[in-house]
Amino acid sequence: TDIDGIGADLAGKIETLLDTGRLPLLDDLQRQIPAVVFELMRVPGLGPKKVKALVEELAIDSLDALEQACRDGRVREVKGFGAKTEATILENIAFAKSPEHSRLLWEEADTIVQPLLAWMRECPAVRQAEGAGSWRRGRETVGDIDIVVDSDAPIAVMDHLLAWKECGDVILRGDTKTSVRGPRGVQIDLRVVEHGSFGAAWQYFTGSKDHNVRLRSRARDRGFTINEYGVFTLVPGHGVEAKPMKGKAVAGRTEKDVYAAVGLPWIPPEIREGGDEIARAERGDVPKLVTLDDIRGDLHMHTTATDGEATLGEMVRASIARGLSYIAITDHGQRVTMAHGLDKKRLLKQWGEIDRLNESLAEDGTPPIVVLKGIEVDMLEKGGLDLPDDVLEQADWVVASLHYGQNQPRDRITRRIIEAIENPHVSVIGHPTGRLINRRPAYDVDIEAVIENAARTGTFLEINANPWRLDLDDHHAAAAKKAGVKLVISTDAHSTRGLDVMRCGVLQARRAGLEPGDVANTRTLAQMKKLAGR
Ligand code: DGT
Ligand code: CA
Ligand code: CA
Ligand code: ZN
Repeated sequence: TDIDGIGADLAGKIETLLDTGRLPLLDDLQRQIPAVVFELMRVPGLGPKKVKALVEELAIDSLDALEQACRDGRVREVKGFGAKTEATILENIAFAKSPEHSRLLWEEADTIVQPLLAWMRECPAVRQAEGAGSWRRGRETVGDIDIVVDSDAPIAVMDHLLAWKECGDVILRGDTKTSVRGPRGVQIDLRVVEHGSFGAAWQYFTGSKDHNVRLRSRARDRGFTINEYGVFTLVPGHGVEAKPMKGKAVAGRTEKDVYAAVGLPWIPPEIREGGDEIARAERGDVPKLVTLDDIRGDLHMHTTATDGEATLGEMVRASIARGLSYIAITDHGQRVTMAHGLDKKRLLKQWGEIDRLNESLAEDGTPPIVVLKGIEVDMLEKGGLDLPDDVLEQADWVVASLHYGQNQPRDRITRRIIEAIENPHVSVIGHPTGRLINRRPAYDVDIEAVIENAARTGTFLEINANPWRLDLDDHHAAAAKKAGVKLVISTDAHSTRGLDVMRCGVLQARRAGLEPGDVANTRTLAQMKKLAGR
């Protein structure tokens, strides 16, 4: 009970849970609520109220039953639903069911990959163990996990994987290759290769497939063949039917050697997607991608004033601990009633606290961090923002986001966002497409028009680092860069731990080919403010 936010009641529950492993209150609630409720709540747009109505009125007992009820036109008859809602539910069920949307988020995969690699590196037979595949390329989602090990003793290495405490069923076992089920049922593919092939194998299993195909065809043009064991000279075969034979190995120990053998500099994994990366590398134009170390500020976060879990002071201390030199506190505006959004009075009170905090931080000379007075305003369904200009003009930083009316038609959504872009007080558009990976598609928006108008007005666009969001995505962020728009990578943290997702946003930025100069929050505060025109 000494911990902030834990009272006698919660402490009692924790004690019961620790003593008995169960919580009677939870058991009670679970008995009262049918399991199907949770299944239905996974459908985007279906909250507890709507699900309750569906279960009670239509006796829906499965996702399939709900799908059928939509097709039969029964859902529209329920009070509070209509034909439009019914059609949206049907679309969203299809979205929730698609295998495309059942892959692990990158961050979920990462929490498996890190301990897995640490475990493999404990094996005495392992010279080097590295992650490959989509995880290494930093994709938004990961289908299966690929790891590559350098060792002369493949059997011992594969046995070591099977001895991992998280290791489940064995799917396949060969001489140098093993596939098993790991946590959350994810497949883990292990490849063991000899020292001289490690770089080639790591490159090959990192992919992407498209990138490898292009690299192989480039190798052929230069008289080489390239595979997971190395780069080899091609020995022309004899006769019309004969295939070229593999000759001498020219590279394989490191990735750098592999690329060098085909006349290329090393290419960062995040851009190995089979786009123009090989052509660019050939011209010596490999981007110096932004890194987590380049990030100086975090310009989107919440506190207990709205729906955050940590207080202003806690967020500031946690930001200092993470080495940030400036942050913006951006709680929700009043439209977000669910999160107890701030009206003018409460916002000005928070800004007063921030002023006092900055003063106390500066008391002993240079402050460790500067806290900007920010707000995340909502773009209203009817247009406009949820706080007036005379308030916003006093802010240091304004994020404008669209949380409501996401089903509006394309032209209305686009108009709402452009209107926010045109407001001179708005610094950045937050999570510009509104998608939630695996859970909810983006709202229908003309993103080209958004980018164009952001470029025209000097408004920033966000790459939201939350692993469920990650929008703008890599393609859109690259388009924004091309149009001259600066991006801001922000955590949108709702807790102190939420600040740690910055690396996910940086990965997305890297996939977009962004360099430090393309990202506003790599600047010092003074430079960033200048860039923002504030
Ligand atoms: P995922 O697992 O669906 O998230 O995506 P990846 O990229 O991890 O794909 P995965 O696990 O099937 O294969 C890992 C890498 O191995 C892939 O990125 C490239 C390489 N690879 C796999 N199959 C082939 C292939 O048929 N040809 C070539 N060139 N490379 C392949
Ligand atoms: Ca994979
Ligand atoms: Ca794989
Ligand atoms: Zn937010």
